[in-house]
Amino acid sequence: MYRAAMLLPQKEETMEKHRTPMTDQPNMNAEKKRAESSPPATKSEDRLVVLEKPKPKIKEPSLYKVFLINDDYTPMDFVTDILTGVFKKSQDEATQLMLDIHNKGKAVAGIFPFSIAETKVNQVTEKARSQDHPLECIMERA
Ligand code: TYC
Repeated sequence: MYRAAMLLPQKEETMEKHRTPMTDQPNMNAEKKRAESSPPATKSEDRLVVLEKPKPKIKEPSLYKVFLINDDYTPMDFVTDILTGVFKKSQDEATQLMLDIHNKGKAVAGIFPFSIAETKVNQVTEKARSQDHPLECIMERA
């Protein structure tokens, strides 16, 4: 949205037209001081509204951590397959991460913008439930 930045006199000559010549005035010095210290009186038609182009406001997308949670029943191989397939980890990374989750209770599988994180959570949950595994996948604001 554009916003009004300031009001300016429209044209010098417009102002001059309405001014009595200085030489005709009885007290030139007093008039000169007044003119210097205060802005010239302007009618609304004599003002120009300058619209400043707004800076484009670029908002970084909020990021979400996607966690896998340990449980006692989901097979280790199923979890490593999830980590390679859904989270694009290498076989070695997937094995290490699965063991971290197994040992510590949970770990971050990836950090993504909201809709990608949401899609990954849904993919993991659907794959796990389709094979009757209780694997939990959750997301939280990074
Ligand atoms: N604890 C599981 C087992 O011993 C393996 C496992 C790892 C399960 C990570 C879930 O997110 C998980 N079979």
